[in-house]
Amino acid sequence: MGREEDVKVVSFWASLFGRRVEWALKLKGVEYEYIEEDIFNKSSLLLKLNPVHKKVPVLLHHHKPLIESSLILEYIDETWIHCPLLPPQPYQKALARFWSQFAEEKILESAWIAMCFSGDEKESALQVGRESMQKLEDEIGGKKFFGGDNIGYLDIALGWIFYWLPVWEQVGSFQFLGPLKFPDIVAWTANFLNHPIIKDSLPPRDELLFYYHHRRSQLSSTS
Ligand SMILES: N[C@@H](CCC(=O)N[C@@H](CS)C(=O)NCC(=O)O)C(=O)O
Repeated sequence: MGREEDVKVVSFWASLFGRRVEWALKLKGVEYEYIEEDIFNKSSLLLKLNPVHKKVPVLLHHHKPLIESSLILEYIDETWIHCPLLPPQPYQKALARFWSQFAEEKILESAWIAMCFSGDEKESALQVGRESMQKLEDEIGGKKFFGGDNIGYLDIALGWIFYWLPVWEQVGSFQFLGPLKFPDIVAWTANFLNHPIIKDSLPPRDELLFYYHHRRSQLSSTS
């Protein structure tokens, strides 16, 4: 897949949403130019490309911008149809989208609250996060990936769980995951991390730790 496709990704090195887009492009072998954005001092490029939310990632395909990582994943899958990410059957497709949205609303949000805050807010986030993780554990049910033998849309959407979540757990001194409680999810995280394309496309863990420690103290001093 050559450069004639003119694909650019505007993102921020620590963004788990941005990595989704990069993983999908890499898994499909689509070459792209990466443009790093400073989300704390937003460029005129970002403001022009995403005036609605002013967030990364943005995918630029032939100069046309697209935002929202889950929609970008679908666009990538429909544009470069080899190595499909979403299952072909409408029902399975709908389920993949459902679980992706569920994990975003219930686990990602709870993990962020558990990392940044304390007291009752943290405790109820921990409860929601753990209950929701159990639902994912039931859903994967011993498969190598949520997509079966290969990484698919849902794996990419949930990919932050194997790398960002342990960092957030360390920064916020909490635990969602655990090999005894969620053995299938923990096995999945290892499969994901061992995938050659994924493991070569991750931010350095120590920098991620440093970054989220900093974010946590910034947020707690403003709340
Ligand atoms: N729902 C969006 C979330 C994107 C998002 O939150 N991006 C963060 C970086 S991880 C951002 O750009 N933050 C800048 C801001 O909130 O001003 C997606 O899936 O693409």
